[in-house]
Amino acid sequence: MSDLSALETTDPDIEALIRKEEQRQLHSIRLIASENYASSAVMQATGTVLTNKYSEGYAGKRYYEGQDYVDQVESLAIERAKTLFGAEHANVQPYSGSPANQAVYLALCKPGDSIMGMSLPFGGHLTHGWKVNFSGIQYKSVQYELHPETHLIDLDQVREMALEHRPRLIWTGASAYPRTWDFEAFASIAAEVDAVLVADIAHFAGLVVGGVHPHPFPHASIVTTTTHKTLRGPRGGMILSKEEFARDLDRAIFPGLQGGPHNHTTAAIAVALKEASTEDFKDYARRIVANARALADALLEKGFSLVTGGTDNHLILFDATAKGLSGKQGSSAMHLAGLEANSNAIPFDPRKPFDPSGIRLGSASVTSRGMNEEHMRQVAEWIEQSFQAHEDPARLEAIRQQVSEFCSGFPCPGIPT
Ligand code: DSN
Repeated sequence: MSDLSALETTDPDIEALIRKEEQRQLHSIRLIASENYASSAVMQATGTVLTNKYSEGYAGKRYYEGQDYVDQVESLAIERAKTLFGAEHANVQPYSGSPANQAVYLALCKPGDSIMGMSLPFGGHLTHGWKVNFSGIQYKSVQYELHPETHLIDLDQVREMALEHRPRLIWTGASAYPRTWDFEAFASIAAEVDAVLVADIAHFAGLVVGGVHPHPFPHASIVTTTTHKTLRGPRGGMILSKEEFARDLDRAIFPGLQGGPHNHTTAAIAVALKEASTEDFKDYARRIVANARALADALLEKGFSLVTGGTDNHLILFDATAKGLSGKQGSSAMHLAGLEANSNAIPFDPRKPFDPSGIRLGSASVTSRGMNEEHMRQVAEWIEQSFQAHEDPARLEAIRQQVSEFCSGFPCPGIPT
């Protein structure tokens, strides 16, 4: 258990809720594809005196005094990010992925410019031009979808749309696409229409640095990412880029969009980047993909219908309606059985966004706990059982107890036992 003694004295209500969440994370199988377990070292860095300091500006050019150590922390994070990702420039100040992406627009586009990204119901992110997001409201957004039969990226469609609309920037990367990205092919389309290629690798940044997903550089000019998904750091964001975009991107983050950087997060990002540069991390990245494939194979054997028929990364998307439940019904049943996932649209989904047809799974958290491919068969078994028991609370509770007992054998990074 984490040391929450001061909190227990000051605010037992919040302490009790955090303690319950800690137990929930210990005793459930967390399959939400964007979540993970940050290490104790990352967690410690986030809870430090760095939270007390304001540091508007960049190292060596701050607006307030007292930056002796903060400058060093941020410079270390930047150097580690550049080395790890092979980037010419890094900005580690974005509060998270959405502000990082917003900064890319601010640096490159004027309101009304054409931009292009994958449509949200097909797996793209809100900030890649979806209509209710600032990116779809302020810019003329053109959204590519997926091939109607294979549900893979249709590069012919992407190229045709790019030629017709000549976007200022083209986004690659997604939140619910179970395959890898061909950045080279996108770069050639971007070059044809004189667009800037941007890769949002938030979901698979850990796989990129682990060497099990194609690298966006040198094909993309700008790369954005969150730091807490497969990369396994604190909640935060980063922008990596070629030198020619450095000044505009830095100015877009500060003073364009943000004030003081969250120095405690910057320190924790630096720690996570150090962890991500180890051989252990490469092994973890390889095991994430192996576990996702094992889980996908086990689900396929049980008759689940997987979008694209499988996975190449950390993520699986399946059509719950093929098993007789909506996405929400399925994810609710799984939740009661101790298996956390989220309902998700599938390509060409006829259902509404709040109760779509699909469920998205991810293998990063279970991999961080040390579960392996054999354990993924058991997870698939419980997913199937929870679907079958969706109207039987007692059976779901019995599964939940088995799941909880099983989880006791797998320590969680960041949660002392
Ligand atoms: N909310 C994240 C996800 O779950 O994929 C994207 O920002």
